Amino acid sequence: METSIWQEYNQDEVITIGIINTSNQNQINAFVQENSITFPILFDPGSPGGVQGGDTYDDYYMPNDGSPYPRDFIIDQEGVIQYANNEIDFQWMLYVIDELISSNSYTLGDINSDGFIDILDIVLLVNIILGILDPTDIQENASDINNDGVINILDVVQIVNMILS
Ligand SMILES: [Ca+2]
Ligand SMILES: [Ca+2]
Repeated sequence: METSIWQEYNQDEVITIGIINTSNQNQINAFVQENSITFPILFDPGSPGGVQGGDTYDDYYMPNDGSPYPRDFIIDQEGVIQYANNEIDFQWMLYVIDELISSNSYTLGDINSDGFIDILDIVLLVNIILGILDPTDIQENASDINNDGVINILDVVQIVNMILS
């Protein structure tokens, strides 16, 4: 988790958080030191103190036959859980993360993400400006073509210029 995900992906806006269900700070420190962990470790409230239970643990309980730990979750840019596993499977986790990162990429002007900048993108852009369309993050990013932080008529002018040039 530390090297494969946290150190590898923190440049790409992937945040790694550990949730540990003990209130014993010495135990947390020992765990952090033993595993050379640099990502944040949060305490799960509601844990009775030993290494068991906790509010978050209970909320996201997954029945299984083996060890109750760890629980690995990957949450996407919209806050939706895309991965949940009670076995460590880095290969699978990395696959999911790569998919999520690439789906978040956009090209300025290609608002419908079809690989072309054309009249369809202008239609979407106008609908966004008129408030008819509530844009996704990707659409929003692709729409601010002159990169001034607002989506307005100037971006329409710019996209028309892109198409004509
Ligand atoms: Ca397009
Ligand atoms: Ca703009």
